[in-house]
Amino acid sequence: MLIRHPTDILPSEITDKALYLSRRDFMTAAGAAGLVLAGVSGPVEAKLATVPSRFSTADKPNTKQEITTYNNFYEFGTDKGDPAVNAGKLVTRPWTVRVEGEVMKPKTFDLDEIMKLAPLEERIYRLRCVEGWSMVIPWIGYSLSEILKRVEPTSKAKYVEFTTLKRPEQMPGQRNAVLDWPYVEGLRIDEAMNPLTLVTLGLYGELLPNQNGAPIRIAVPWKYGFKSAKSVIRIRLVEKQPISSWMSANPREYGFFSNVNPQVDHPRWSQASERRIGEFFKRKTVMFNGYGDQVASMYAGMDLKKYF
Ligand SMILES: Nc1nc2c(c(=O)[nH]1)N[C@H]1C(S)=C(S)[C@@H](COP(=O)(O)O)O[C@H]1N2
Ligand SMILES: [Mo]
Repeated sequence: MLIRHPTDILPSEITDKALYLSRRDFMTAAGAAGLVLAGVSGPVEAKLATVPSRFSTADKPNTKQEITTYNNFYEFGTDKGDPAVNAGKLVTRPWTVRVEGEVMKPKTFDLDEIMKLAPLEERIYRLRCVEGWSMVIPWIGYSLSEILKRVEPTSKAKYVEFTTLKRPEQMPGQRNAVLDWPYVEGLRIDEAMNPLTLVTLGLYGELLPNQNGAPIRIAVPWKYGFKSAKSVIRIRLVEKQPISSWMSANPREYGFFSNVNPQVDHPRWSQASERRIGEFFKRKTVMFNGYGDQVASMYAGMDLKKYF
């Protein structure tokens, strides 16, 4: 389906209307805004205006079908198909993200403000799951540093902690104690400020589907997928290394850094190769998931077997 979109429409204009108005009102509003919508009898699809990114991989993206039906999002169940079935109940508006801790200007950002804080880029990133599969996903977002610099981190801000929503009424997987809810992840401050670390707001030209972490998730492409927390409500800058949900569940198997590293095996399986979803043959896993040029210097002199 071909959908034309003028680049001068703010994403917020599209998303606000797409989410708050009925389909008929939205069609009228979209028409007034100069949006051309294809498939009048089908569901409304509003494309977000994005610019391409110099960080995109040339690897062929997985299909939208693959990306939205093969998910890890334990808040909605532990099977790969569970999030697509169960995440529809999650209410993602209104939504705020509290950014606090070791900062001069703590702030609660409304999602609408986050949508227009910086130009939206399309970034085609590889995602390598610790389980041994990988995907290529055309995300939409901008560098997390755009948000962090606005709250002015203090010199004590050595790490950044991300917390996912805890709302068992809408997240049925949280009734099971597979993890200690809410889901918590963390990065070192230089990792969080690295331009590759993405505040992710959409994929394939549209707002994030709930199963992929709507309305806002993180994407850290050189680390195993679990470092990229979904449906984030709080970002806290802290002095001490956060204890992530996976570290507290199994510290022997999941370390804080979790950089993709084909030379450091998981205690129960090899990490030397991976299966790209949709492919039959395995491919070799690449150090830092292929992002070494941009990130290796952050780990110079570190023993990556010890700091796994
Ligand atoms: N809150 C939360 N975030 C999460 C997870 C989760 O279970 N809960 N799973 C992680 C894992 S293991 C992976 S591989 C990626 C998968 O992201 P995707 O489903 O959008 O491909 O999300 C990560 N973020
Ligand atoms: Mo994962």
